Amino acid sequence: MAANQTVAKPSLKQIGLSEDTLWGLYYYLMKTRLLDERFRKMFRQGRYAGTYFSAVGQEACTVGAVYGLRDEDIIGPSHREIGAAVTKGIPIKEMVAQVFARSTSVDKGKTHPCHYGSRAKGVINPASTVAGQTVVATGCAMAFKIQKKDNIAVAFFGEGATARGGWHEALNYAGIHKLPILFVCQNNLWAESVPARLQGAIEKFSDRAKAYGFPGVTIDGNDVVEVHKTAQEAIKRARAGEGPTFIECMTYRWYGHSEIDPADYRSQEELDTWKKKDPIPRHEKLLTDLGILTPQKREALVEEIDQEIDEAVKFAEESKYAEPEEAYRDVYSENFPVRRDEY
Ligand SMILES: Cc1ncc(C[n+]2csc(CCOP(=O)(O)OP(=O)(O)O)c2C)c(N)n1
Ligand SMILES: [Mg+2]
Repeated sequence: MAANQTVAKPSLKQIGLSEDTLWGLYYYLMKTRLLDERFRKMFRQGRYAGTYFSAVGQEACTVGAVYGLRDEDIIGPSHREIGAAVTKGIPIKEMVAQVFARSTSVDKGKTHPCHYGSRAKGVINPASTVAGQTVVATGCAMAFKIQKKDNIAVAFFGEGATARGGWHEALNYAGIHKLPILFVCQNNLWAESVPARLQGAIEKFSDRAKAYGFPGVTIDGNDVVEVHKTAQEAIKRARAGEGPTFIECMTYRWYGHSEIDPADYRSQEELDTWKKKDPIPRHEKLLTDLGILTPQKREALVEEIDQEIDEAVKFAEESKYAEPEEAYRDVYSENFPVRRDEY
């Protein structure tokens, strides 16, 4: 390109999103990344037990899909959806208390790190069973339909989860009943050490949607604008009673399956290629070109988020562990079964 040739800058109109939305997406991308990296560091410092499932590199998939949902909408995250929990509005201090297994966490230390949930914010506590939340989120979508509400559900899972039986049952059921639900797959090419090619003999996992009678798309999961716009379209369809959509987001996790996995089953070349597609600098370039982001604004945002994380860590570390009897509480619901005529 000639030196004097200028590249046309994008306009908000071309992008099709408002300045507020583009900034909001950036805010949650940064919040997710900074919290995730802090959790990794704190695991190495021995400040909590178990392990940690980083989603660094995958943030655009969850942030883009969840941004703009209502509190009354329900999301069903799995273990690698920190960005979904942050964007749906779970307070950071509750999330740190969950990872630290303290009594101030919603599960009071009963479950594994990264199982963030919140009744107030409409986040189903994940189960450890891969694809389990797909089934529960489908049930929530059925409840919305019975209640004649225009709320929707979003189920998150990895490409590995699409090989499980319950996952297929959920999609089949959602298709038959035209439920208001989005199935969002974070295809990060690996399920622990198992490559995607051993999870399905198909090129695109979104093709699985055809079998259940609703649309499926495969998109660039590291482009937060594309993810958000695709999700918004699907949400509009779901709220209008037009049924589910399957969105497969192509992405990559930078670190191991969890912090105890050296990830030596994949090549350095593959990792380097994906690191170049980091969703955050990509969105920063767009915001800078639009005049929305400056280095000073970035610095102020990082400082604000770091401070919120510091306060959350202090809160969690000062919180007690639950008493042993807590293990017996909140295990079975006293309101079960709910009778159909009570709706
Ligand atoms: C039924 C079941 N089998 C195995 C596991 C162990 N496990 C936890 S996560 C995971 C990999 C899931 O891969 P994928 O769905 O692609 O999600 P990702 O970890 O890549 O985000 C496995 C095998 C489990 N929790 N539940
Ligand atoms: Mg995977």
